[in-house]
Amino acid sequence: MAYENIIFELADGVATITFNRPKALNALNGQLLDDLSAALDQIEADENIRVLVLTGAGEKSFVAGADITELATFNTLQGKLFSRKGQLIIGRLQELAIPVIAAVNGFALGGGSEMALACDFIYASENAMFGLPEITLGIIPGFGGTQRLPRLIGSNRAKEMIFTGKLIPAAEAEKIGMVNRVFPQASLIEETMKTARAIATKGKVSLRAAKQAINSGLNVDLATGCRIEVDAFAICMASEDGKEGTRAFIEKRKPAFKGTLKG
Ligand code: CO8
Repeated sequence: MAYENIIFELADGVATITFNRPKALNALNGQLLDDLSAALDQIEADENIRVLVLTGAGEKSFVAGADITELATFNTLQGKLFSRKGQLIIGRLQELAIPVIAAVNGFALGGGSEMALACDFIYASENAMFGLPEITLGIIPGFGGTQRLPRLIGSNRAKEMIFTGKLIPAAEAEKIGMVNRVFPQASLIEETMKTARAIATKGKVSLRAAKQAINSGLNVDLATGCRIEVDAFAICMASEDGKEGTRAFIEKRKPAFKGTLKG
């Protein structure tokens, strides 16, 4: 399927979506969000896709936020609809059955940071810059940033970032736990793909179960979270992948997971 503002690629069970408006530093306009939504439909319909990687075109930017030229034209209702649309699509990344990795190759600002925060984890290039600078525009983060950032790095650090609108470099984002690993820009995609391909060899049912148990467990108390884990564990035990994994260990061979959610 051809898209206007993103590039969609698939290799070795890993789908890559590249935000592709480099002249506007890959800012998120309505069309890009529509493309992303359609690409997520495509991914959900394809059993063979096991991991999703998000990155930005060019060497300067992952996503420099919502498209400010478009935002400036919105009235209250249009602003509300745009925020809702972005939240729905970004929420779908978090809910996606497969793991999603953000490979942040430059600016991840405003909606760009919020997009990365909805991914399962973030790898970044050394030149990457993170920030929620909306306050400098007289607005606040509208794609989940006030909610996901404090959950990830703590409310005190999130408030400092959101109240000042200051950008932080990749090394600092790594130090405060926003980013998992930092690489030279030239090796970011290669290193991200190494991890993505390693994850893609694992069972799809167990990956989904682990992702859902972690995500759901973060919003409840420990006892409830452990009950969520029990149910997720039981689903894995009943799956073809669960049977294959344990059988392969006993037979001293590598497991051949089917990569299907049907088992
Ligand atoms: N929207 C539209 N165009 C952009 C954006 C953007 N967010 N960011 C950069 N551009 C454009 C610039 O206008 C410029 O275009 P042109 O060449 O036509 O003048 C081109 O990209 C290159 O940018 P710069 O010349 O500014 O490049 P610099 O290297 O000098 O600066 C920066 C890079 C620091 C990234 C700078 O461009 C910047 O500050 N950009 C804006 C970042 C920002 O404030 N992002 C947050 C936007 S608000 C948001 O994301 C809210 C999300 C929730 C929305 C809820 C909906 C209601």
